Amino acid sequence: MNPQNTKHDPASLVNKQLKQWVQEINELCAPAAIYVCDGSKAEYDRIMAEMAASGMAIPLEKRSNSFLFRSDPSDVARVEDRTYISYPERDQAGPTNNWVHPDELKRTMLGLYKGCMKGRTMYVIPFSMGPVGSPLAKIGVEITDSRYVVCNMHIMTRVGTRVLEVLGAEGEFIPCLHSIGAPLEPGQQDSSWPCAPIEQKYISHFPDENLIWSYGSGYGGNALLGKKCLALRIASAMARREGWMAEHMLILRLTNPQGRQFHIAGAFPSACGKTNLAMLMPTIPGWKAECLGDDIAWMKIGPDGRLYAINPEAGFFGVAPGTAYNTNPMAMDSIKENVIFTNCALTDDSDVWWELMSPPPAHAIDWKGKDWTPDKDYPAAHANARFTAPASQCPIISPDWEKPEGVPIDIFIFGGRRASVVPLVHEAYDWDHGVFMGATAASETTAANIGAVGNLRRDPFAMLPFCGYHMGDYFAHWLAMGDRLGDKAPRIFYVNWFRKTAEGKWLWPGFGDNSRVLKWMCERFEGKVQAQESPIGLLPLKQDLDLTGLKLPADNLTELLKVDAAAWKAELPDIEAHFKKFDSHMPARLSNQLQKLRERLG
Ligand code: SAT
Ligand code: MN
Repeated sequence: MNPQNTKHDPASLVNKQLKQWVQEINELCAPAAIYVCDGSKAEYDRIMAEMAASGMAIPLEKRSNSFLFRSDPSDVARVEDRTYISYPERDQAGPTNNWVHPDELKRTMLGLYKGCMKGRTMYVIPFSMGPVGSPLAKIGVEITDSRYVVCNMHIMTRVGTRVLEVLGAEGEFIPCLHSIGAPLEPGQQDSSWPCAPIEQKYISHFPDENLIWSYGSGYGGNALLGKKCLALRIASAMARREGWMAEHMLILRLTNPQGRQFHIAGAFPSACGKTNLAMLMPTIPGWKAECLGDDIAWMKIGPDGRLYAINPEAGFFGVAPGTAYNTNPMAMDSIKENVIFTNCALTDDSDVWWELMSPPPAHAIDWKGKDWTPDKDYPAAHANARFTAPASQCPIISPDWEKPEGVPIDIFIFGGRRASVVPLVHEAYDWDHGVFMGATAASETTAANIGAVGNLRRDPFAMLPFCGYHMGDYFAHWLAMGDRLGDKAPRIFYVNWFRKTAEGKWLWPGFGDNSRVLKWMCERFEGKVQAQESPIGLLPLKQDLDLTGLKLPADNLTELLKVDAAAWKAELPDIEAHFKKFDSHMPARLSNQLQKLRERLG
């Protein structure tokens, strides 16, 4: 090996535990070569060029340094059915997670991992979740046989030599083992998106050991293990042990015309507009928004007793379809260059396209690589097509987005996609009520996971697929954090941008106009406006929602703020059944909240 490149040699690793683990995985997976990533641009460019040469990456002439990938049609989203939270006892994983005993799961997976990297290079990716060296950051190392994963990790996390320096000889890291599960025999032609069949896919977490094993998928959260696997599932379990919070939340800063800053963190299920809200452009004059993160927040109580948040990620892995200049101009401006696109359509002039981005092109190549014209009765881009883009490219990224100590959170928002029942916004009476709102959050399902679209599912805190331990204990952890925060706890609100008329028309314009709702929250926080009590929480007085410049029919507003007691009463049995699942782990304080709601509804 060239002496300049010795840093890519696993022999150069100084962390003993890491060196040993790499050796073990090398013996198990039997790759053709091992390469330790340095995180440099040159490395990214070289690996991307290799993928372009093999035909896996399609360079886009219209966007500098950007590439399109098409996944296998069986590998297009997170596989929740194949995702495991593995503790010695089933009860530790709780009723909302798939569980297999660690011994059995490891036995099965070791069988799959045996020789699984034959003919491929094994990449060792040292990465930091959170600014390198931040007191809130954690170090992970992903071993993968996917070059696509290496390039995505370069964007989504902080990769490289600096991380190894912080790790030192004795430092601890979270081992994340990933294989696409497609060994290459000598002379065998590689496919453009190698992966294993669905019944061999496993996304496994061993929270007691801070260990992640993923096999068989190359897509998104199944394969970019820093994201949902580490920063949510493993981190949520660590956070409970260590007294902090790892949440599926965007982080944004709003500044009012007087220059006062408010920090907001919001939890919404995947593909419910989190990225749009994170990059919102306020339509109300004088208000400014900055983005700090669009998917995950790690939060710790600071020396002043307030809750401080960092975004552990370094990039956006955003849903492409629906993203457009009229809905999310800041996302569009973030993806002009240096982007990885997956499962978008390819236009004849070498650009990407997806549904609702702009008028459809006369002809394109769809995400399956087939000719597509607008008369087709199926979309050109997959509904879960994605862009991977550096967060630093967002024009409204906050100058403080990489502040090691994070930003103090004033407001929490929960929400989901509901065509009816849930009003535009309501505020919790107190912390316990807010935790109740989070615990009962529900949404109509989307294409972000493999499964039926449009069914109502309870998705507590938008963490249903991401909580690394018993959800009842997670509720208790939220209550305990509130007790510690006391009067410094963030205020809690619940929103629904997705309310429709009986005819199926949107009642609320959404997007930048959501700033009107955020403004009301900030004014509530400041104690500037009163609210109206209702059985489900505090609602805005009509005159306090700033609707200047918005032509919203008066009936819409009435409908948006209506609390239909009968419709809410009809939800109670479902909430009761939902709580019942958590059995003896269900905190009595939340059952009390349910009782109070029932009484208020009369
Ligand atoms: O595929 S990911 O899990 O990273 C995206 C999502 O579902 O939010
Ligand atoms: Mn997400």
